[in-house]
Amino acid sequence: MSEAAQTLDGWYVLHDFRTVDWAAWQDASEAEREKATRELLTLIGGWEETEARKEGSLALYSIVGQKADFVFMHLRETLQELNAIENSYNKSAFARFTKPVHSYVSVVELSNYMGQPGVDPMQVPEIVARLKPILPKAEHICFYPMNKRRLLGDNWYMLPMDDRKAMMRSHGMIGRSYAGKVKQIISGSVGFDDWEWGVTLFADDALQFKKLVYEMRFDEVSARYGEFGEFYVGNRLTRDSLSELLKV
Ligand code: 76R
Repeated sequence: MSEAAQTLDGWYVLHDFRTVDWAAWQDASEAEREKATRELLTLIGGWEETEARKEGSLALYSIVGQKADFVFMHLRETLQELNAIENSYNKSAFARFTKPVHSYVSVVELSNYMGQPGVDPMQVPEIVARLKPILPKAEHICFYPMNKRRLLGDNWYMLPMDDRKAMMRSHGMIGRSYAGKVKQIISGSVGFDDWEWGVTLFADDALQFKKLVYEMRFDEVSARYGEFGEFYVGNRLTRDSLSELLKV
């Protein structure tokens, strides 16, 4: 058996995608819409307070295209908290006007491919901080799930550790050249959801997503072993832009 990569695992992640029933929203009375908006803003306020206490984090984006209207990306210490979040949303007056269209459950993950021998990663403050990240307030988000291939000829999981390390180094070098332009959160979802990882990227310039993902397609670890699911791309919602979006 090949040596399994060791992972460091941080906060649990829920990507919760919703779409708005605009006909119902427009048909509702002003008072119903106001109540629904108020309840949504109260929920968001509570999640922002959790983030301020550094007990979790929230990213709220509107999705471009027909796959969804919003994504709420929540990070928490436990799966129970994530479940409570989705249930409190589902019980809110605002949820009467939205439909769940997609979700993804994972846990923030760092693997040991790039680790320094003899260094306990949990003693490195930057690593610990990356496991429980406060999500950046970037203009754009890009989310997609991925697997590493398990075909007879190309099976990532049967490669010797040293070969995987070498490929991950090359992957990391490409990634690093986007420092300051794209921030990535890799979350592991083996045992939790339908793919092996969730990839969440944040950038102020959405074109950098395309450049980074495209460049990685030529790198062996993605070119040969990467399999990808549906991509979601979105724009950051603030309280103001959210209220604007909900105006009829
Ligand atoms: O954590 C680190 O910074 C160390 C280097 C590193 C690892 C171990 C790293 C760096 N990644 C790692 C692991 Mn990554 N990453 C992806 C994608 O679209 C594609 O082709 C792939 C999707 C992107 C865009 C991306 C970006 N990475 C992983 C893993 C786990 C692999 C495993 O365990 O087998 C996956 C699935 C994955 C996928 N990666 C970086 C980036 C970027 C931008 C970096 C540089 C980060 C930095 O230096 O700040």
